[in-house]
Amino acid sequence: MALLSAGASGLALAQAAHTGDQPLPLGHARPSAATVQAWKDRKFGMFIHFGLYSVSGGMWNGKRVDNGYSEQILANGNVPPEQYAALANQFDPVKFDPDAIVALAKAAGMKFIVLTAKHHDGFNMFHTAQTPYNTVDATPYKRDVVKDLADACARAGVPFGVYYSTIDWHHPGGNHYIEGNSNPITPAQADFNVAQIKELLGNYGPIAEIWFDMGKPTPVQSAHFADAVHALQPQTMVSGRVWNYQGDFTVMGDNSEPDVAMEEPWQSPASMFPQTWGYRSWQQRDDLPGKIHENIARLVRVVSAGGNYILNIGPRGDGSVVPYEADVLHGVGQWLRVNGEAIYDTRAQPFDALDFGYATMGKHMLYLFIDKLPADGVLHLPDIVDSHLGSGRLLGDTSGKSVPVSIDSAGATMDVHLLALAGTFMPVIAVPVDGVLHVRPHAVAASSDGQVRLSAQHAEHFLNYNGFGYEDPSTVYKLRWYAALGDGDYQFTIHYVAGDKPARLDLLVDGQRQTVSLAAGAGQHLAHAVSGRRDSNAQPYAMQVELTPVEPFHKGDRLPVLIEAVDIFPSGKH
Ligand code: H79
Repeated sequence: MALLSAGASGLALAQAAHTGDQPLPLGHARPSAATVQAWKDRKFGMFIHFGLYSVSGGMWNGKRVDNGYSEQILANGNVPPEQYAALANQFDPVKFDPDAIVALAKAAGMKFIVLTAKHHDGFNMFHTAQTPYNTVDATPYKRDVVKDLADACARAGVPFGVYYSTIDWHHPGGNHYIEGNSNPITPAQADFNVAQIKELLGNYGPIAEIWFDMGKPTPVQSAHFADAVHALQPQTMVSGRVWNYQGDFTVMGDNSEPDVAMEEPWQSPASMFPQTWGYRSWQQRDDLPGKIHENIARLVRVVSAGGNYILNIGPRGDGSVVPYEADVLHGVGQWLRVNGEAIYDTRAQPFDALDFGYATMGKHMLYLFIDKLPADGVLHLPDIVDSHLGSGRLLGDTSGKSVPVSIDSAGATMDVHLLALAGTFMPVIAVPVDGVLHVRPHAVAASSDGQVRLSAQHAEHFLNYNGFGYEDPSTVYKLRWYAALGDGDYQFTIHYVAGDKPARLDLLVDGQRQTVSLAAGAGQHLAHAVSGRRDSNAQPYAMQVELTPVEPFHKGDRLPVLIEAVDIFPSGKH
């Protein structure tokens, strides 16, 4: 039986009940470190949901279908399949202008584009040989939409990707809507999918990413899909929604952001309105400035957490872009023209949280995004130590004004009230960093007898996402704490809830790894003690304690028991 992993308030960490689900190792041909880094550095891209559903625009028989995303109107509206398929006769998007869409993405500051090649409805926006149910063979338009956009992207030097749902409501033999879109994939359908993957990866030039989505393939099927991609294009980044930990990047839930630190490359997919991705003719589209600000804020939050933000447009059935959506993109682009250096090619903020907003790290620059200016106009950067910061200046301000940063034992502060912040949404202050920026971790203090209790609920949790389908909860692969302890030898007592079988995990103290064997005990609260040594050369500001699966780590491996706490006692010489 799979055992419970550590719990933390606000996090859904229940362990999946399925068995025999050890993650499979990843295939050998994978994107290089340089490809992954380039993918991460792009930060902001365009998602396009375009298909037969764009023609219906969220209406069926003159009625609004409002019980789900409009790109899934076939299922939500109980539309007879042959009536839905007949939309192909009306699909003639003469206003679809690939070069203009690429130009719009560029104006928005977007660095890549991903188009729906096939959504759950099974209609293909490319000339597939697997079925005539595609834009070339089944519509008056007769064009390969994927090819037209891929070519436009290639002309403009914009990385291009495809969205591909492994679900197919049109597939012969039937693969109907299943609650939560958690469709098992039949062997015949998996073969069909692999044949289409080969077409998409073989016929459209370099594919920067393939956005598998939904369905509930088996671990072997997921590995098969990812391997089919990499066999043709090892540098294509496979989305985590190929499931079973086979992706090259993790995908958060629709319109979701992570609430824990991420080590994997990851992406947050967002739609203009949470109710739909495909065009919805009756969508209320008001408060344009608010929508622009919402998307700048989401971009900043995602990038400051180290992620990649992909924002969707849903063109109309005639191929035209909804003017409101174009306006939103232009608004974000305007902000990025001033502040882009704080977004592209940056790293996640080194702080747990900032009370005034967010931060990113550039090469020799710390960028501060002011979401809520404190009343006294003073920004606090807690826990910065031993660092050299220059004067901060407001991006886009040509006056040459700058303000100094002062550092004391509580961290850094900067009085910014003299900068011209008024009237700007999410202004950014750039602070030069001379050398390395050191941020002291939040350490648990020792009690008067020199002991430290590290409780699981106060640990930093690291999670596996994109396991066995969309509904599969994330699992814990690592807990991390810091303890305010000096050099010396210590005893570490691990308190855990034992499972049916003995378990092994690794304890790391300031990076020194040792494997710990934990006894079985069917639900009992047990403890196990080992020794370890503080190494302040490796971790100058506090002892770092981590629990992880044993090496070698496979993506998706989890902590095998529920950890309750680690107690640390001084032992030996101090
Ligand atoms: O292509 C778009 C969706 O059609 C597809 N993923 C994005 C990129 C998708 N298919 N199924 N799902 C997503 C399942 C998602 C279900 C939920 Fe929700 C999203 C549950 C909660 C948020 C939609 C909104 C359904 C309920 C509320």
